[in-house]
Amino acid sequence: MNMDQLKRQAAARALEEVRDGMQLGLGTGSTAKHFVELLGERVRAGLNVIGVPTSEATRLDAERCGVPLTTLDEIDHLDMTVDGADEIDPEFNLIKGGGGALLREKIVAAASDRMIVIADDSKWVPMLGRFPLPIEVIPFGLGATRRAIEKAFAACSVSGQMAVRKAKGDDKDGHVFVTDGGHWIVDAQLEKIADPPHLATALSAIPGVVEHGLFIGLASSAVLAGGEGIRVIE
Ligand code: ABF
Repeated sequence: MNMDQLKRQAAARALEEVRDGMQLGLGTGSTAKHFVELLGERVRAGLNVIGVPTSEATRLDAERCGVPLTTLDEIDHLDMTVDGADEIDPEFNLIKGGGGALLREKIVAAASDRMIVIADDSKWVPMLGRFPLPIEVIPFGLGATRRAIEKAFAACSVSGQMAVRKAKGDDKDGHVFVTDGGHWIVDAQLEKIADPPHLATALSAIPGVVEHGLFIGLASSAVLAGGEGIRVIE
């Protein structure tokens, strides 16, 4: 089974948790896209749910699949969010944001009673950090923000190179990647994050940091698909 089939399996397992009438957060990325597609099949068969997308890309996918959408202004909570991740540790701390949607993903996850992470099992790691940590920043004053981030790293005993993310695609080469919120992303190659909650708190205190990709205390279960089948970890 290839990686994409594994991701679809994880999405299909998470779909089993969906009940009629639920208000759902819809994640972003290739695994979450499978969930949206499978959810669309169920909606077309009569399931009554409503979703809040975590990116413009997911909004378009959900519309294409016939999943009805709403916003967090129109409803006061979500029953469940299903989203991918870049890394998951045994405490369910996550690195997210490789796809650039971390700000909306975190707002939606925080508004949800429950967050299920769906992923292939290569994302399950003993310690976060090998995947570069995305930090969404305001372009204004970026030099000062970078220096403040370096200080936060030092205070948390981590270090590593930072780079402003570039857009991908032929017509975009050399351009800075811009998030759905109009911000930039700095990716920090830290290798090991021994204390993710400490680093999360330190980064959140920096004025030019809009949000960061450490998701602490938000996910409560993970559905991991690997060569030996599906593992649900709670
Ligand atoms: C989003 O998609 C992100 O937070 C994470 O960066 C990424 C995971 O992508 P994929 O499912 O394509 O591996 O959930």
